[in-house]
Amino acid sequence: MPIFPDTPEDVNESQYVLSAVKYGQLPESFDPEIAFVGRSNVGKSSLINALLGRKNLARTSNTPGKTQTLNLYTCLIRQRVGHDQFLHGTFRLVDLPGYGYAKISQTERNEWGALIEEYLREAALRNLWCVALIIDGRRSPMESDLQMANWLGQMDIHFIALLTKIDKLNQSDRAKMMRETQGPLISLGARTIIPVSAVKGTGITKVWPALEEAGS
Ligand SMILES: Nc1nc2c(ncn2[C@@H]2O[C@H](COP(=O)(O)OP(=O)(O)OP(=O)(O)O)[C@@H](O)[C@H]2O)c(=O)[nH]1
Ligand SMILES: [Mg+2]
Repeated sequence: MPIFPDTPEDVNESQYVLSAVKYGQLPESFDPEIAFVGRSNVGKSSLINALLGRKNLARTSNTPGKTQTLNLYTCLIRQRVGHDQFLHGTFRLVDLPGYGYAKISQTERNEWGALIEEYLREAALRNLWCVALIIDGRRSPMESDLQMANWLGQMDIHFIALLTKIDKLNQSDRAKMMRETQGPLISLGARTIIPVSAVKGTGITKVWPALEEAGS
């Protein structure tokens, strides 16, 4: 059983490894990996930073389509388990290129699609622990989100759904969003659904335990 952090504070060190435009550029993986997929601009990179307790490790942008590559990060965990006892472990985070961005050429879109698809097809080889499917919490899941959820389910890849940017919603709209999205996403195979905000930190502490559980 791999060791994952309980909170961002357990992440002792995190580092950018490389960006890949083709699957073949990825180094072999011996550590467990957690991959982040979602539409362009939903907040994947921001969420990675929030989960690692870093400000600018993963590059974020107002311009959709910023992460055009697969970006790999490596993380060291140092988790206190007793007075002066610690658990140590390493894992990787994979920031996949955002899908569903209209203003790119068909060629580019095919390349990104192929990269996402090939990465996920090699899930077992890559030691993929689970996937975090990131969905914009301000609106209902788009067709492409449901397609991705469906595909993950069919490939038997364990995943959780994270509804981002919920700081933009009031309490009653949050509850409504959860009611509307829970059914469809759970029926497609999502282990759990967590509303989060990378800006306010809402829900972040729930994400690590959910990711750990999802892969087991
Ligand atoms: N209000 C709010 N804004 C957010 C949140 N997370 C991200 N953003 C903003 O959304 C925009 C996109 O964030 P990114 O993290 O770059 O999104 P991404 O999914 O990595 O985007 P691509 O790399 O283009 O696919 C930025 O302007 C962020 O500041 C959030 O929880 N709340
Ligand atoms: Mg990004």
